[in-house]
Amino acid sequence: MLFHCGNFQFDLTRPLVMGIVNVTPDSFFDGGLHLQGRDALSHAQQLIAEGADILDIGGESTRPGAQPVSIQEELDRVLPVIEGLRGTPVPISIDTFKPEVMRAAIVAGAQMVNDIDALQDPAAMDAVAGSNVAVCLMHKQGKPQTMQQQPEYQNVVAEVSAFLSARVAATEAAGIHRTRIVIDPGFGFGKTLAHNLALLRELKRLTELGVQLLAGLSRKSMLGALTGQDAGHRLPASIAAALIAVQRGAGIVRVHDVRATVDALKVLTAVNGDAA
Ligand code: 9MG
Repeated sequence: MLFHCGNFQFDLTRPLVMGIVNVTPDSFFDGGLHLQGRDALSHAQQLIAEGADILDIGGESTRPGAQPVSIQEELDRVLPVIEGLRGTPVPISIDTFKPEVMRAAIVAGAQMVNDIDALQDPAAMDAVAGSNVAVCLMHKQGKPQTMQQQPEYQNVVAEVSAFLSARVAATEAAGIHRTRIVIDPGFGFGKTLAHNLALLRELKRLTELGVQLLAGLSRKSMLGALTGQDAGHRLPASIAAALIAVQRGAGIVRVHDVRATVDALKVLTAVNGDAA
């Protein structure tokens, strides 16, 4: 299946690794470490050298309980990094739900929008539809500030799938071709451990929607709940989760640890042939 990401095209004969670049003081794993624009830029370049296929640049933390930032603050954080990466050999994704930030990031060179609100804001839909960039439509229940307080579903897999199916339809109706669309169940976004495990177990069902599938499990608290490890010690669990996600249909994994994930996926791809 082809994936069009701005000027880039991927045939997805092997899984892609999206490296996370947080330009935020309060991200749950590398919070503070990459806050300064220059540090974020060199971190991004390091992730490219480690084999990242896409970089996801974010200026506002969406971790449970995170505090919102203004449009201007978010722009001040991400634009210098995106501009500094202009001309790099991998596409840049902007991790934002704000239409103003999407537009400015696309002008600055972003080739993909990673929207945890799945383009439900009509202005966000317009920002993407008026460009050639790819979009990741993510599911979440509630808002980052309160989403982990009491997540509830009758059937989490069916409900997430129905939501994503409706968002794919709305996105296609806005003129965005399905080769530009990625879906994501949003692990940890308004989900208990049992919900996250059910989604990972049955991830394959989301491939029935016929678009690319992204999984973001890296260092997340569900892995802490399973292993008892804090975020700094969740690399083995993150690798296991990425491999499981790819074996169950994810074409893209969003990760902090690019080199380790790339190596692990090389082994999987070699065993599976081109059908990982
Ligand atoms: C921004 N962000 C944090 N976690 C994420 C995930 O799992 N998927 C996507 N698309 N974005 C995420």
